Parts: sequence; C-alpha cells; structure tokens
Amino acid sequence: MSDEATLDGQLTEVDAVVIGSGFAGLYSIHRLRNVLGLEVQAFDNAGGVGGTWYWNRYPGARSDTEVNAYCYSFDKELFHEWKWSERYPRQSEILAYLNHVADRHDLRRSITFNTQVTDVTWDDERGRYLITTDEGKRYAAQFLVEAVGLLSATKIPDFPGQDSFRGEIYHTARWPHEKVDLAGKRVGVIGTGSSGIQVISEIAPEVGRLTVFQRTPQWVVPSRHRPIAPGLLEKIENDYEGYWHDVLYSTTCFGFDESDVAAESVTPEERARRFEEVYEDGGGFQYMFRAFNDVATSRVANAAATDVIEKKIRATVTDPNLANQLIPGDLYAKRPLCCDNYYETYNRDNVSLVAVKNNPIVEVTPEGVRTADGVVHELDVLVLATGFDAVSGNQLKIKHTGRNGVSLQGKWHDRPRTHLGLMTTGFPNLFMIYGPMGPFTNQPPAHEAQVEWVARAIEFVRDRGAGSIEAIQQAEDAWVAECDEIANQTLFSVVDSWINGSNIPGKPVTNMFYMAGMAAYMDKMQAEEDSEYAENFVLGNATVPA
Ligand code: NA7
Repeated sequence: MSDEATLDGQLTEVDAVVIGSGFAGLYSIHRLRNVLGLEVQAFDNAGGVGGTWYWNRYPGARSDTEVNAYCYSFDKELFHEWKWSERYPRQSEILAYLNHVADRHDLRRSITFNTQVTDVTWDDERGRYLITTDEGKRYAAQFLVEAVGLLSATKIPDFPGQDSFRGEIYHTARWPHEKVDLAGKRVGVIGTGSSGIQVISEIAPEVGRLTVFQRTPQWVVPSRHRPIAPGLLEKIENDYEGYWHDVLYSTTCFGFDESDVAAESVTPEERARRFEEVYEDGGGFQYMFRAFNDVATSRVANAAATDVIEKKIRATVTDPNLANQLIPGDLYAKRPLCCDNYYETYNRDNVSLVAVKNNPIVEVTPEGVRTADGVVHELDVLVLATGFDAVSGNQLKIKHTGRNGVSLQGKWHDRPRTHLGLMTTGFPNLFMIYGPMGPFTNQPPAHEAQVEWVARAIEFVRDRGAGSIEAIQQAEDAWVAECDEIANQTLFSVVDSWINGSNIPGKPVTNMFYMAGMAAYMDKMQAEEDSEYAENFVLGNATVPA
C-alpha cells in the first residue's frame, strides 16, 4: 500500500475492503483488483486462504459436490490445467487448489491474514466505511465486500464441566493443522450432520473405540465416491461457456441434470425404481433433486424418498434395534447428506451409538461424557461435530453501523433482512456474497455470479460518479416477503436445521434463503442491471425513501 494512501495518520484509504479469502473472497479480490483496477485490502482471520477449506481439516473432510461444479469457471486455463484426482475432492486437495488460485492471480499480497475485522462503520460525510481490525488498525474504503462464509461461525457447545476433560477436545471446523493421533484411542463424536458422518466413517477403522452421540438421526445416502468420469472434464471444456451457463441456469447449480418429473405424477413402483437408481449412483443433492423435482416440496414424494433410504438402512445395519435408532422418523428436508460406509460403520465391533435425544449429555467429566442415565462414556478424545451459527452468524460477529447510526445487529435482531442476499438497506456500498436470503445452491458458481454482479454495480457507481449504491427499503421488504413465500412452500421450513436457524438456541427461527432456484435468481440479478438499478436502489447521497 502506498504512503500516499494513508490518511489521518492511522487511517489507510483503499477503494475496497474484502473480508474473507475462501472461494468468494478470492474471486472478489481478483475481480475488483485485477479486472476493475481498484485498490483492494482483504482480511482473513485464518492463517491462509481457503475459508471453509482452511478450517475444516477433520479426518474425512471432503466436498460432497462433484468437482466439475465445485471449482471456479472464470479461468478456463485453470480449469484445463488443474488436475483433480477424485469425484468428491478431499479438503487438502481443495485447499491446494485455492492456494494455487491465490498464487496464479497474485492475490495473497492483498490479504492480511490472522486478522479479524471487528467493526465497520459507514461515514456518510466521507462516503466511506471505516473498518477496524482486532489489532486496532483502521482503514477507510468506499466499498466493502463481505465474503465471510455461510458456515463459518462455529457452534461450540458449552457442556457443564467441559473444561475439566483430561483428554483432547476438537471442533471439526477448528481441527489442528498437525495430524491428530487417534490410533487405538477411545474417541467420542457429538453430532451426526455432514461433518459428523464424514468423521465417523473415516476414523472408525483407526480408533480403538468410537462412541457416537447422536441427538437427531439424519437420512444419509451413499456418495459412491469414484474417479471423475473419464472424458467428463474434456467434454465440459468443449462447450465451456454452454456448460457453465447451464450450471447457473439450473435450480441447484450442481452441474447434474435435475429432474423435471414430479414423483407425485408417477406410480409408486416408478418412484421406488427411480429413487433406487439415483441412490445407487450416489450423492445427496442428486438424490434430492435428480430423481424427481418435488422431493423438497411434496410430502408424498418425500415419503417415497425416505422409504427407499429406510429399507437400505435396515438392509445394512445388522442389529435391528440399532437400525431403528439410526432411522429418522422425520421428513427428508435438511441439507441432504451423503457419505460412503456410514451405516456400515455401525456394524463394527468398536463402534457404539448413544442416542442422546431422550438421554441427553448432562456433563463432561475429566474421564469423558456423562449422559442423563448416569453412564460416563470414557474417552481420550472428544470431537465436536456440532455445526455452525450459519448464514448470518459470521456477519453478526462484526459490529456493523450503517447510515444514520443504524446497527446491523439491531436491524437483524428478529431475522436477517437483505435485498437479493447482496445488500441490506441502511448500509450503502456494503455487498454480501452469499448473504442471508441468497440462493440455496451449490456455492462456488453462485459466488462467482454474485461477485460479478457486485463488480458491475461498483463499476456503474464509479462510471456515474455517484458515491454509493443502496437497496431501498421497499425492495428489501418485497424480497424478504418473496423469499418467505417460496420457502413456505418447501419442507425445509418445517424441519429444524441450520437452514432456518433452529440449531442455535435463542437464534430467531426464520427463513434465510431464496429457494426458487439459481436460474430464477440469475434473472432477478439481471433485471436490476437491466433497469440500471433504478427500481430497487438509490445512488449517491440521495435520501433513501423510508
Ligand atoms: P450440522 O449439520 O448443523 O450438524 C450438527 C450436529 O451436531 C447435529 O447432529 C446436531 O444435532 C448435533 N449437535 C449440536 N449440538 C449438540 C448438542 N449440544 N448435543 C448433541 N448434539 C448436538 O453441522 P455440520 O458441521 O455437520 O454441517 C453443517 C454444514 O456444513 C453442512 O450441512 C454442509 O453444508 C457443510 P441436532 O440435529 O441439532 O439434534
């Protein structure tokens, strides 16, 4: 940063600050700095790039999105050159890819690591955000891009006595960089979401004894992990633009053919046949969206989907009582899970399940975990696969003050509110990548589309000589109402999970997504550009209608 850029002694002036250096943050830096030519300062509280993939180093961590849609599209040469080894790449491979992207586009020099942004305040007079870090450094930036991650703020339970545990405790998303030696040890895992099922399946053969503390069972289908289909990446390259266009103009952005057939429209036999077929091919999102198009909206379709999984669980788990405990008596309407060998793991002699819904964990003792029935489950290592304060959690960790002193914490007290998941009224020039009320899709392609929208909005503001852009209240109200109306037609709204905030005690339980699909979302973003932001935004210092 040049000396000329320093104002007021301590205040460093840049064009844009980016928070986060995962998929979204890295691309934001590239797009704003390398393409738009802005002076960009980025921050990450991690010690390196990677976001989710920097933090989630637990054994078994891998993407459960097929890699042909879990990568960047903006750099065709990169797509050609980077050799993925597997259909669902491991954390280490994705992290290596993101590091490679950072090097390839020289992004690292714009990022200050190990630094938490603590405070962002809009200064109306200056037309700048004043941004403070945990080291007390201060920056002024006209534009602020928050790429802080949908699933980043860890949910660490606070069981009585937790500090007294004599063994080691790790949250899956704060896993140490050095290898944790689990060989032969007595390991407990709390949580059976995406992270829990991966860690359980991976470590069971290695540990001495594995105790799984399961509060709510989930529906798990196999991943059917395998090498990337021969010729697939070459086929994509042959119609590169067409492929990525189709990914973005689909519902879920996963790069597979989504079904346009309703399970309700076919016979029960055909339903079972098709679910069986997709189950055998593997993949959670595939099972939910490739077999039929109404699994997330129709109870009939949903029940047909779970009938097949239930039969598979019973056929796999040899102890019928254990099978009963592993079968959710609930809808299939959380984030869909997949993992190979998950149910098979429970047939191992060294694995036991403790159902803690009706027999909750009451304390952690020096020896292990005590459940309400008085049993102390003795452990050497306790793994907390307990999830995240998702969607709004990371944003709310930063103190935000907007125009006229409005506080984001206050504004979002009852629920997060945005327009398009990109901007929130009262906060000019603050852009969120994958913010609340954004699309419910595979993330990397959606991030790219949002970052590009943001970059074009910034370009527009600068070209017009306007100081700022801000979503108007009516637009935000209408967007929230539309999102809710759509979400209420889905089964996600009636099942407890991080998707609606119900995993965090005290957090408002509310819809936090636009669930009409990415194609519809692309049209919404495009409409704003086509109208030159005239309908739902105000430019410059104009007073925003109440
Ligand atoms: P999830 O999906 O939120 O799962 C967290 C799990 O931890 C879930 O089984 C919870 O049970 C369990 N949990 C949380 N707190 C407790 C306590 N206090 N006692 C017992 N069990 C508890 O988080 P993940 O990290 O697995 O995955 C999050 C997303 O990251 C995933 O969907 C991917 O998109 C990536 P509960 O269901 O609340 O009863």
